[in-house]
Amino acid sequence: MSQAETTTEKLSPVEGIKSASRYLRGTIGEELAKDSDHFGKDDLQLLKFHGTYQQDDREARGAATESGKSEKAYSFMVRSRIPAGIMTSEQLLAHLDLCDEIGNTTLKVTTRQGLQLHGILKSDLRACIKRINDIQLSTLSACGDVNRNVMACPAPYRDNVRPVIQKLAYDIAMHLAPRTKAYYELWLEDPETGVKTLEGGSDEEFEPIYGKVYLPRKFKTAIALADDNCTDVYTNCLGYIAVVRDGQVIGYNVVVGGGLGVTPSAKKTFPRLASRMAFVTNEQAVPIAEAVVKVQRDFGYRDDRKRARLKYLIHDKGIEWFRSKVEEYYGAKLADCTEDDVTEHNDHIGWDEQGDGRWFYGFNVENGRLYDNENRAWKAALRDICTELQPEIRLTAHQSIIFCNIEEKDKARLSSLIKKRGLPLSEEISNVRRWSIACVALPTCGLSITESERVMPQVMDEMEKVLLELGLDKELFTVRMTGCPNGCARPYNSDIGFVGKAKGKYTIFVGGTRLGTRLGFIFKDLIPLEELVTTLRPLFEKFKSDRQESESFGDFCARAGLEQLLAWSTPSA
Ligand code: SRM
Ligand code: SF4
Repeated sequence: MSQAETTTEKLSPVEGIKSASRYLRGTIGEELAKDSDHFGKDDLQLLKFHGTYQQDDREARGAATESGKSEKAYSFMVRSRIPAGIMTSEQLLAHLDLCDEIGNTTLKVTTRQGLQLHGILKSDLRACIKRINDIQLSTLSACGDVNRNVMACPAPYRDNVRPVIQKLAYDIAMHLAPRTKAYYELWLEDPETGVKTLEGGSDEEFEPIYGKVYLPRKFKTAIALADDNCTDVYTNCLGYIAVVRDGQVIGYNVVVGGGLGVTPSAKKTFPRLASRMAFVTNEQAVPIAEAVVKVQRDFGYRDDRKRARLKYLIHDKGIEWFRSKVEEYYGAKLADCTEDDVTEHNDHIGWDEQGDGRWFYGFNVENGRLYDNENRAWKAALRDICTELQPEIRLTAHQSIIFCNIEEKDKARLSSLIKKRGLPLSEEISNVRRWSIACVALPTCGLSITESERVMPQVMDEMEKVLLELGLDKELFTVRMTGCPNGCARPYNSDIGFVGKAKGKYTIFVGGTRLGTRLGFIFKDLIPLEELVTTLRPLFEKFKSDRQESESFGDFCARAGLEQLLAWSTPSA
């Protein structure tokens, strides 16, 4: 029995809901049978473990009240869990069908290599989740207080490295997946006939890793390579950096305790990059994931959800204490990390050879949002490509898509299918736009304070102009925007971060790095959307004139420091 099941400390209300839920059932089944358009408060917490969030279109709130039907226009976000972002053309086509048939006609590629549907009505929820399972994907543990989608570099190089780390992502995802049968009962059994479409777990109800209260909070895992940190490994609760010798993965340097969410008014919360813990062999990689999860399960804070992420436990107790606990749970001492650390970040955009005579193409999807309108038809292009060329699909942590296994003879055809739908080829996109991402925010995200993905294209238009004018358009740096401080597009370790703080206003962070190994700092706060680029312009000008050779924008800002940056940005009298 875990500490959380026996403790007498005051627990946060969500702990009580999980504990009484009978392994994530709550009253979800009863509520699904009702004719209402939404669920009650307690079930909302449990639904997350099943991969769905109840939301309401915040722009439709007024209209819904006027119609007198319900206070809010309720619908559901459904997130598919896709380890290492690896999927088939068929699976992507099925998601496009779902968003057109029962969603809001758009699909989002997420910052953790997942896919999100929005606007699913409660009456369609069971069918939606069942259809995702029918194509051999799952929504179980895409959200909730469990290990979420495991990220890994998705590049389809046919070497002895990428397939190994991608398989590890899958193995960890499977090993840490909840075992409860609730998921199968609720979403995959036919409610009319009681016929099970898929048997899940053993007959005995048991969560060997999580116990009945699961983890104190969400838990995130990613795998990277030293020469390719495209998964931003240091922002995860648990990260693996592959150690490669003579072209073979001999093990991993494990890092723990990263996380970005912050509540600016609560000093006890902060973004944190993971600490390097120990080296593990290939055989130890999965058991160590289990040990890390169990230490967080038993020692993570359950009284205050704001401090319940693993990063706070490690911050408070120290990495040595944490490592010794992991060793205790694992049952043996671990070796120290090797010197290997991340040195590059490849976004895998554009054409590259796989190493088996075929090619892959990284297709830059602006902020991960797939939609069709009269000018740009992302969904139509994907339908054409997936139907005609049937490439294997991979999703990147920068909200984009890789088409794999393209024969030399099909390269031109792929490009023409993209152009035909009014979309830019990746090689036609400016560097600054290519290296930018933005979170969902309005209108679906219940936590958003400002716009994000809907305004980022205009911010990029402006930034492109300024950078071109200054001759800085070839520079490589990351710009990330979020509609609130939760950090879903990882704005705190990018070169530039725009974080929604008040209506129409953002905090500007600078000084992070494209490599993801340094947190930025606040340059200016409460800057209106229309002034974001003009506020940064003096820094770009100084960067041009005063930078050291091959210094990046983030490094330049970090070297200059806040005081100097502020002095440069204030016009002299
Ligand atoms: Fe996130 C909550 C969207 C990646 C930190 N995130 C949310 C919710 C579910 C809002 C809510 O709780 O009601 C958002 C759903 C909005 C919507 O309408 O779809 C949401 N997060 C997203 C996605 C879709 C952003 C995107 O545009 O791609 C990403 C989904 C990834 C996936 O497929 O699993 C997403 N979220 C992240 C990341 C980045 C990452 O993990 O690499 C972070 C920062 C890293 C971290 O976890 O610390 C992140 N999301 C949060 C937090 C802050 C957690 C914290 O420790 O304080 C919240 C709020 C919360 O958990 O209370 C949150
Ligand atoms: Fe919503 Fe905030 Fe996450 Fe953006 S950062 S998706 S606004 S929770």
